[in-house]
Amino acid sequence: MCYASAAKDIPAAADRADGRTKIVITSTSCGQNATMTYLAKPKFHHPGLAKNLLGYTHRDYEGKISTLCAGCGHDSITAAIIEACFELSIAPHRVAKISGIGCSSKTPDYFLGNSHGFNSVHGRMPSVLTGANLANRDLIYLGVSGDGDSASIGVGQFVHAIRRGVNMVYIVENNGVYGLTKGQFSATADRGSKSKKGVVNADSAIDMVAMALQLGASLVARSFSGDKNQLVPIIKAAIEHQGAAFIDVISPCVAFNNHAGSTKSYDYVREHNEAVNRLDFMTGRDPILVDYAPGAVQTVEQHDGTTLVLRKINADYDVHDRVAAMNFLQLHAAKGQVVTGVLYLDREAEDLHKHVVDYAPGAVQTVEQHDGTTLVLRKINADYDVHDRVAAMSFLQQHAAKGQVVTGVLYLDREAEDLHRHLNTTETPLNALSERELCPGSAVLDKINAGLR
Ligand SMILES: Cc1ncc(C[n+]2csc(CCOP(=O)(O)OP(=O)(O)O)c2C)c(N)n1
Ligand code: SF4
Ligand SMILES: [Mg+2]
Repeated sequence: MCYASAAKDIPAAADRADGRTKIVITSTSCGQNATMTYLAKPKFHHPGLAKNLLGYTHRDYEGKISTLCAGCGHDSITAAIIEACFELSIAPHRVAKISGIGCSSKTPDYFLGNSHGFNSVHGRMPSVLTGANLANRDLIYLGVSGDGDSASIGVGQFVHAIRRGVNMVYIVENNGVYGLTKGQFSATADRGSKSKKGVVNADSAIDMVAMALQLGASLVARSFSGDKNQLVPIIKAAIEHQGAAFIDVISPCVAFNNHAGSTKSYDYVREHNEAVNRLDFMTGRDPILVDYAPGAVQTVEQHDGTTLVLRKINADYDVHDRVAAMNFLQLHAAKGQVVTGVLYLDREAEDLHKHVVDYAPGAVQTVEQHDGTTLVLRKINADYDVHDRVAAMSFLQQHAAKGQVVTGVLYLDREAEDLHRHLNTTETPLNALSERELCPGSAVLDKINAGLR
């Protein structure tokens, strides 16, 4: 069956006068010619749109108008990628988007319209990305794939790109089905989950996060397309990470896998989401250091260009006078100064813990306060350690057994090395090398060959 045939009734016009619709003749993966369309976004910008450090608006990170089904989780991931790149002020020409085949693999057309892009063959995104990365390490590589693309036909490619530590962000838009070819179970569909027509999946699921951990990915995360607050910082962290960053995003397919009995539906994931951490991501910058005397005022220029006026408290300041401290604060705030130093200290202070019996992580404790009201405390579980790979794997298994979807950054290796380091490749992108450097002659080749014997 030709899955692109649905578009064949669209009139074969060229670009429309308003520039919005383009119609191109293309060949589908099943070998037939079909008519495909895409909608270009109107180019006008609202003057009030927020700008990032490069002066770009969100519009500069968008692509063409999506032709996916309304409500498809993949569109939310597209929006999260746009947001992450906007917030990180990435120059679009520094990004290379590479995908395979599937609804998910179509999405790079819908974001970063000014970036490099390569829509490869089904399941082959990882090797095309690896090759591009080896040729030019100076770009940010964004691999976008589906669960069919990466866990079925491309599973071998996925495995090797991860184990080689290719410096990339590898996103799997995981809906548990082959959306583009009308909803067959994919290899990530959970055993016992049901298809839209009620067929029960009898096969074991591949957990790509567990595989990525086992294969040595140096940043591993899972998220949900419907949780932008979690997904955007994860994508930002993955972009800034040096090494193989893998993100599995549960992304419901509204056309074929969003019914009762599916474990990849919006309702199921919302009900079973077990977030390991809530995060924000901040780009590392050089610390701003000041050294100024008590009583002095110091103006500091911040990374975003704004200034901060600091006023250090006087050497004879009385830290035990609460009223004086409040006056001092108001006085200097009125002058636009931020007062620094210990402003107040009560040596007789009692804290809440004095009234609280010790209680264990994960427990609930009711506390009576000074004014007679009660406060119910819930102590969080012992901190999740994102640097423990083995613990991450067992955590995943434990929660999977309870039917819970664990989300958040599951593993991060701060010492990660990437493929270039392993292969000791040149720092220079190949397109910047001279012909002589690229083809040093047969004597050098003979030497290399001799070294391999
Ligand atoms: C070599 C090859 N085999 C099979 C196909 C048919 N095909 C196209 S997309 C697809 C599966 C896509 O599933 P997934 O990667 O999960 O993407 P989704 O559409 O669900 O986002 C298949 C089997 C193909 N295009 N090429
Ligand atoms: S078929 Fe499914 S995966 Fe494809 S666009 Fe529609 S909802 Fe999304
Ligand atoms: Mg899929």
